[in-house]
Order: sequence, then structure tokens, then C-alpha cells
Amino acid sequence: MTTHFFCFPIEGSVYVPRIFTYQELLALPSKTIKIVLECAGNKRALFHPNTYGEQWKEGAIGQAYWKGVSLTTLLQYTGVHHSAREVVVEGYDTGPRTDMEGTFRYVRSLPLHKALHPDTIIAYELNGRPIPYKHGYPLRLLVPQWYAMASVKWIKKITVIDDTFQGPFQTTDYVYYPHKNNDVGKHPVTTMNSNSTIQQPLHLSTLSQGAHLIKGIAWTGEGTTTAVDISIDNGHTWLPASLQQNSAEPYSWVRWSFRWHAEKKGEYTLLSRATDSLGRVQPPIAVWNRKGYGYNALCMTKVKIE
Ligand SMILES: Nc1nc2c(c(=O)[nH]1)N[C@H]1C(S)=C(S)[C@@H](COP(=O)(O)O)O[C@H]1N2
Ligand SMILES: [Mo]
Repeated sequence: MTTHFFCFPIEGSVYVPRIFTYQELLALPSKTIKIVLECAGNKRALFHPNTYGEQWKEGAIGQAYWKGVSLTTLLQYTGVHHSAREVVVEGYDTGPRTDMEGTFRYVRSLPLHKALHPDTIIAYELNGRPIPYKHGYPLRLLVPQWYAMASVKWIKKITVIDDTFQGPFQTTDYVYYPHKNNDVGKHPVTTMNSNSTIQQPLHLSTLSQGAHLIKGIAWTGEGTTTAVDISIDNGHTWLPASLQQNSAEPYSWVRWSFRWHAEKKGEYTLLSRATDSLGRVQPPIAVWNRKGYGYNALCMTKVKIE
């Protein structure tokens, strides 16, 4: 697939269906946004009881600068019928599933309000270069604030629809199932939960007495992170960490740090707890769900002072 000839259609419930070429996209007004992408299964391994799926610890997250064109800019060319409800984005990849017969393309939809948000973009660059193949080359949808399953890679086609999309990556996967043995209360995975990770010191490390810098990251999918509190006594007392906020980058993670003077020898349980501007606080225990999505309990790191 050479980008010179690459193109994709926008069709369905639109006034003027249209094919956009890669070259056309490059010529349209662009924006560059720093975006956290967190897999909905990040930290899944920490759920009790354990859940099936990739046993992610803290590493299924990243952030980068993505450059592209607002999807809403493209939809201005096609127009959107008044009856439209969702925008469906289809990737090039297909594969079999273990739970259903047949092969399935990776396809997902966004509600119209999210599709039309100016920061929902069709990206063609990651950190100043064409997107590497494994991250979505040549074109990828980027949906800030939503778990990363929404950011469809390898775009093939975009379709505006008048009803609600029912593909397996939307109605079977990326759904919270609160119960082990029935589907009561199931609801789709969308925005990221308020969350934080301690990056330093490492879990189960041995440190010397004296001054240590505890540091890490915090992020959220609604509003922005407003506070990170640290406990060095397993949650009995809390003190605020200092945040490196950048209001120009509302979709990036926030770096935080906390100076700790470790006077006494012994074992310590360090905890971090992020709060966002909607008042969403990391809970002591994450809300369990069958597929292990959205884990955001307090981040815990144990250390020994010798
Ligand atoms: N086309 C397509 N897009 C996709 C997926 C996929 O399987 N196919 N996986 C999604 C999921 S679950 C995640 S976590 C991210 C991973 O993005 P990355 O490979 O750039 O880290 O891509 C999302 N977009
Ligand atoms: Mo994912």
C-alpha cells in the first residue's frame, strides 16, 4: 500500500459521499495533540478474582504527539443527515474469533457528539513521522479521553449510520460485565478512569535510609487530573504530591513527584491516589468486571528501608 494512491471513503447517512486521498488529507488544516492511549485492559492482572485476557500490569499505556485532521472537518465536506447517530470506523485487519464463527474486521463506532468533537482526529503522523505500521499506518482514528480500543488503526472506511452499531468489538468486547455468570448491568467501555502509576521506586525494591523521590504519572478520561496524594503508611495518612501540569496539553498524563525522608528501617507500603476535575478519585478496590477492564484502584508499591 503506497500512500500516494491511498484513499478511503466516507459514506452512509451523508449528503455527499466522498473519497478522501492521503494527499488531500495532508493539505487540509491539521492539529497536533499529545494523547494518552491506555488499553482498557491495562492493570488487568491486578483484579481479584483474576480475569481472562492479556495479563497486563502497568505497561499497557503510552502517550505521543499525533498529527492529523479533525474528523469533523472531513464530515463538513460530506454533510451528515439529521437522522445520523453514529460514525463507524473500519480497520483493514481481519481475523477469526474464539467465541463466534467467521472472520471479523476490526470495526467500531463513536456517538455523533464524540465523532464531531474537534479533537477527534484522523492522524497521519506520530511524533513527527508517518505512523509506524504497527500503530496504524497510513491513517488512524484518535479519540482522546477514551480507552485505546476506540482509536481504530489502519482506517479502511468511514460510514455514518442512523442506528447503533452492533459489531463484536463493541457489543461483546470492550463491554463492562459486572457479574461473573450473567450479563445484567452490562455497559460499554468508553472514557478512561481517573488513575495513577508509581514509576519510582520499583515494587519490592530495597532502599537506604534518607531522602527518596517517589514519582510517577496520573491521567484521566474526563476533565483533567487535579491532585495526586501519596501515602507511605498504607493509606492511614496522605500528603499531596507536586504536579507538573500543562494546561495546553489536557489529554496528556501528568507527572507527579513526592519527597520522602525515610528515617526508620522497615517495610513500607506506598500508595498513590489521583483525583480529577470531576471529583473522580481512585478507589481502594477497583470495580470488578468479567473481562477485566478499567482497573484503577490506588497504585501500590512496597519497599524496604535498610
Ligand atoms: N484496526 C485496529 N485498531 C485497533 C485495534 C485493533 O485490533 N485493530 N486494537 C485497539 C486496542 S484494544 C488498543 S489497546 C490499541 C493499541 O494501540 P497500539 O498498538 O498503537 O499501542 O489499538 C486499538 N485499535
Ligand atoms: Mo486494548
